[in-house]
Amino acid sequence: MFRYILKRSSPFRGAGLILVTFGIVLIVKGLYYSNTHMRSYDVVQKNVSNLLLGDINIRAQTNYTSSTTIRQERHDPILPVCEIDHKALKGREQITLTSQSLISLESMFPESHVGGRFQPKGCKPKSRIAIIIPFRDREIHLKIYLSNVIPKLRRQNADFTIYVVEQAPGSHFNRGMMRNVGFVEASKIADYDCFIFNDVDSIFEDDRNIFRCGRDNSVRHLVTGVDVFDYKLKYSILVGGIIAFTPAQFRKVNGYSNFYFDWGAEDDDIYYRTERENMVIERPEKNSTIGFMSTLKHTRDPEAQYRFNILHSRTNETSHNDGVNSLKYTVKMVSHKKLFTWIYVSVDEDEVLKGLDIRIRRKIAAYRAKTKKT
Ligand code: UDH
Ligand code: MN
Repeated sequence: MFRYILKRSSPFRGAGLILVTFGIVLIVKGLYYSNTHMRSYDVVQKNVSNLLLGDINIRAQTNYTSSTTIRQERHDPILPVCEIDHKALKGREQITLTSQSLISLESMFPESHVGGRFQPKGCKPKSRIAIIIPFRDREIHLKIYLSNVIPKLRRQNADFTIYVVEQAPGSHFNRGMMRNVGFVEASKIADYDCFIFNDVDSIFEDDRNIFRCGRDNSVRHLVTGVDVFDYKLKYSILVGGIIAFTPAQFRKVNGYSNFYFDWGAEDDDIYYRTERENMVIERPEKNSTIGFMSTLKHTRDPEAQYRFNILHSRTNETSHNDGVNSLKYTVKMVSHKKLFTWIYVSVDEDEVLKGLDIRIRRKIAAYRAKTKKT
């Protein structure tokens, strides 16, 4: 009897097996895409950050347009406003320096939503924050950043999404420009009311340092002391590390200058922009550890001397024509990952520098000829 059934059903068995295999393939594929949320699927292995290659098999979008990004949902307006539970905060903590794989980090924070959004539960956040990280070739720092910063911001009951803006090879690194790109691209994804620009190697130590923006003309620099400077600021107008702008404030100063390739001066430049627009820099309470920040070690890029030529040539007028409103870049890829949205951009450095005074361009060319480093 049994043998008879087997014999009778063998063609069906074959079909069943194919169906089961097909089902498993679909489930596995579904799990994979729910994790990374890419929209088109041509595999590109060339010119892609190790950051993604190291952990997953990266799939790239070829013809990227902003409409292919995922727009985030708004909150239910009936919910009560979120408050910070100050008793849940831990105060100043030592930074953990262990770097874990992205996959293990993802499993540490299962509550994150697509694109690296974290939302408080059961309440409506007062603010919706985009954290913008300019990035190139600092994978280990990023992993250390995520493992230290996410738990602190969760305790602050913040609604935040992390954006990693990576500059593709082929041009010198431009930190100000990556910050501008983060601002523009994140704004296409959701209506953020606070942008916090955070270097990947700059980790706030004390969770009482609330990630929020200032009001009106108050730009918030979230740092009062840096570990390597004896927990002081190197100079009083320094606004590097972590700084918060509302979209209105950032547009008013026209964001960062796009002209600072190589190391330095973009922070001083934006400080002068805020000053020219009569804005003030607000910091956490001075006589406490609240504004203390740890930095991660790395070899330092050489300081480009010509940066002062750019800095000193800036006026109200040049700044109004150089910044978010003159930004030129190409988005090569966007990946809505589990812990962050990754934006991969290329920059045509020569094209950007055409906006700069010819005398300064000659100085830059002379510097490049001398250092011959790309
Ligand atoms: N960055 C990269 N890759 C690079 C260079 C810079 O990801 O190759 C990003 C990263 O987020 C980093 C930030 O840009 O943390 C700042 O660059 P850095 O860490 O090399 O610079 P540094 O530690 O601090 O010296 C930079 C502050 C600039 C202060 C200028 C004040 N005049
Ligand atoms: Mn650094």
